[in-house]
Amino acid sequence: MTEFFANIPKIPYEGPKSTNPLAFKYYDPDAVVGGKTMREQLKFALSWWHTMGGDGTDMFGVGTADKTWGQKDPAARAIAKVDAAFEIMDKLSIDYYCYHDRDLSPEYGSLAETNAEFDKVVAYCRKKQEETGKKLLWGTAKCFDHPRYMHGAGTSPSADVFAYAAAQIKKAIESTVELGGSGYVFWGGREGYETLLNTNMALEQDNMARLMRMAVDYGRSIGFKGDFYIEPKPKEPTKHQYDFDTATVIGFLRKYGLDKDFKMNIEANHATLAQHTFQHELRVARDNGFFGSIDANQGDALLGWDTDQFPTNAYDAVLCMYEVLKAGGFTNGGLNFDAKARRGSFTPEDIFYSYIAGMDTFAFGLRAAVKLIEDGRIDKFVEDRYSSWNSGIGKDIIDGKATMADLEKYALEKGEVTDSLGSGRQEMLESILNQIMFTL
Ligand code: XLS
Ligand code: NI
Ligand code: NI
Repeated sequence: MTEFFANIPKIPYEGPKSTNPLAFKYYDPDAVVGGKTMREQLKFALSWWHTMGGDGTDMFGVGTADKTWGQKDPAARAIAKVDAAFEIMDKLSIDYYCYHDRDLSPEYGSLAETNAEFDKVVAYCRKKQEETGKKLLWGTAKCFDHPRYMHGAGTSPSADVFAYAAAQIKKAIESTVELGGSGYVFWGGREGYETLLNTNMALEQDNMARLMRMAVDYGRSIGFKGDFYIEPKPKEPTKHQYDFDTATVIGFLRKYGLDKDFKMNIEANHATLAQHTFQHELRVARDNGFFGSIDANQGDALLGWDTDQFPTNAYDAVLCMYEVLKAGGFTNGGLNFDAKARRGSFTPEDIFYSYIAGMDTFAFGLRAAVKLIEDGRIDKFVEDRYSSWNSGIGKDIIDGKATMADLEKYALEKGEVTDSLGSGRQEMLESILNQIMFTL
């Protein structure tokens, strides 16, 4: 079989002092950190769209990277992509991958033909999985790039488009089950609106929920036991996306009774677009029982769009892994690098440098988060800060024993609050975090 990256060895772990650009400095896959191996804790996944298909095309220019994998014919290219992807995963010690249906195999003439070609690629992926032990983290359907989806898929004003999307999603769920995937993602690329002047928002949201209900019922009927995810994003490509942020999505899922089957797939760059920190989105998901999976990437503070950069911000990675550990770790989910090398980083080696950068950042994040929790100073501070709720009037409020009148009486008797305020100590806490990171 062709080796696509003959000049790239299997990437070894060489430790933080190594200067070898093709070595991990922090990611030691089989080292035990926080009670599990790093590969089990981190569950890294390769994103088929960016890594195997993304050639650097942007709004201002054509592609810069060659992602043809040596094949002109689309069907032959789809198969070559599988071989190349499994080689990348092997060389980087990545155990999982994620795809949109059309990343694996493009659209051909009719839906029937498209499905038949798709099946061949899925069968080939299955064979490769069996040979290598690699796994599918999640699948999804690309219901946003074809012109038929210009007004949305599940939220299109056209019932015919809704039906087409349902057919596409049905097939994508089948492929996920066939490949043993533990997740199925809905990311609402065009499920939103450009202007309310032409939009029946209530019907569109009801219809989106109808599509999700059908997907859950069908998935469960063919044996899918994993999680369905919604991946929140506030905008882009639509001006307003219905899956705006985690809090909005939780409200949607509860309204339509979908909350038992869905969890969140949280993407760092989408959090930024929603004016939240990555940690905020993870915390909202965790606190409400919706923590699921992660699209690991990062945006640029000076650019207002989804730049999908490989994550190298160590602070974000530590605080992300802190939330993951506090949520009990990944079950069906993992860390999918929904990230692409910059347009100027166009050579095959850049794929490896990019993943090494992202994987090492999260490996560092895991190590530091474990230390942060073991250190305990920050958790203890937070616990103490809320100690007024453990006894006295605080406990009475929590136990439902205090009325408004009781509280009025209490406040009148006690007078101005002076003794239980306490400093928030933000700077002290930030320097504890720094100390833990700097001395890892
Ligand atoms: C786009 C999304 C997309 C989803 C999968 O912004 O991140 O790539 O992860 O459809
Ligand atoms: Ni994503
Ligand atoms: Ni994104």
